[in-house]
Amino acid sequence: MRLTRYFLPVLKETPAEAQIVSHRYMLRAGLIKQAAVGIYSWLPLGLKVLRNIERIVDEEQQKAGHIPLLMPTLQSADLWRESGRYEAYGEEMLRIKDRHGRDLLYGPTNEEMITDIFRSFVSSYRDLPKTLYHIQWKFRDEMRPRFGVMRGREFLMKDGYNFDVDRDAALEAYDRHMVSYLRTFERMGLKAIPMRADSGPIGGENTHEFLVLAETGESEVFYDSEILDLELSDRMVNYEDPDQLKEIVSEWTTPYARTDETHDPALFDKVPEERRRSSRGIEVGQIFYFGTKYSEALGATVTNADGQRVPVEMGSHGIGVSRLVGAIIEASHDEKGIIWPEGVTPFHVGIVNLRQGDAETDAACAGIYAGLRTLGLDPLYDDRNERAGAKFATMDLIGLPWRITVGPKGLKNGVVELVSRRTGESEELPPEQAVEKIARIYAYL
Ligand code: 5CA
Repeated sequence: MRLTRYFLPVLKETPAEAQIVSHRYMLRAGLIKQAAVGIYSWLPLGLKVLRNIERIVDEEQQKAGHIPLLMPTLQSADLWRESGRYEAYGEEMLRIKDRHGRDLLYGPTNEEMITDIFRSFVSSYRDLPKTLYHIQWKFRDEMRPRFGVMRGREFLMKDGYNFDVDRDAALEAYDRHMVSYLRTFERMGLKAIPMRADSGPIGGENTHEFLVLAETGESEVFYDSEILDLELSDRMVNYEDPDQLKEIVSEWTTPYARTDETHDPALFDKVPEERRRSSRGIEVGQIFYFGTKYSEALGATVTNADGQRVPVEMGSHGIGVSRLVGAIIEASHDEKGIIWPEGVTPFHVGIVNLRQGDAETDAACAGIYAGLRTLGLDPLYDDRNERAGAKFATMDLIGLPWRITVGPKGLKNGVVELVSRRTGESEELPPEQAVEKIARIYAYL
């Protein structure tokens, strides 16, 4: 993409309404525009990041053997009356009437609808286990929408639902989700810690929230610093192996890590003092095991191996896809702007032409641009007639992890400059080598 042809409405001023850094940078870098309170349009650059996050979530779910489908945003109130949640959900639910006076609602989550789909088609344990998920917009009429996409009213969520014949199988699905979430967040360059939490309106006995540590997070968290050292990295995960999943889950759930809702000071005191940490965190995902809560209410039963009809065992598992855009910025920025992790960056690399209109620099930039595209990379070429300082400021603000700077001086020596946004380190190298290096960096992502 050439910047002169793109749609990147960068703001010079810091918007007064934005209280936290991610919200400020999302507005300033032209990622989103508020459409109504807690409701946002995703501008081109923001949409690219959102789609990248969505793709990672999708890929990791499919690796875990989970099956994508798509349910609508609008749901019939009748299903929710069956589960008893139509009234119970309260003011957070946006209720709508159609022209015939029928009650609809904009889905805040999908336990009822997925259970209805399940009961319509599945009746034998032989068809289990199954985990179905979708990535779809939700609406919750939050009391205090704030911090931009972090606590929106309309937001994009991945929500998945497991169906199993018994408790043990459902707990295995719980473990599988925990591991797939660890991988998902790691691929986005995030450290998200699973913490024992409270189940709220979803219900259930077993639930973990995944928290990204950040001062601006809405949750208060308490943890053993040892948990920060854990990493899956390139460990091979076999989702068919329940023992391996259990081992990984136990590794991550043994060190103390709880939100304020479940915090137990007596237990926390047993952690060596120098490892006790308390801070704030952003909840980017949550997994629940709730057994037969919805299957009993909605009559979703299967015959088990003994020929008896039993309510199917379930859990639900969510990732805040749109919230993640804000969470990643909270975790990765500096005073100049965003610093995207390579896994989610909207463009792989920025090309800055220091002397637009100069035949030689223009040609060199065009060559680098074409070279990157040939290798399947997606560069953003700043081809505006602007001062170098203004171009650097834009690149720093929008946070592309790599920048190639092309100027007449360097070209005389046959080199361009390759700069890391994160470390600020730069090196001079011939244009072809800069292209190759970028290709290598992204080869395994
Ligand atoms: N049905 C379950 C799991 S599928 C569920 O709804 N879980 S949830 O309520 O915890 O939501 C899942 C994730 O969506 C949360 O972890 C959070 O990251 C995100 N989320 C929830 N509310 C909002 C909101 N108002 N704005 C942005 N993201 C939100």
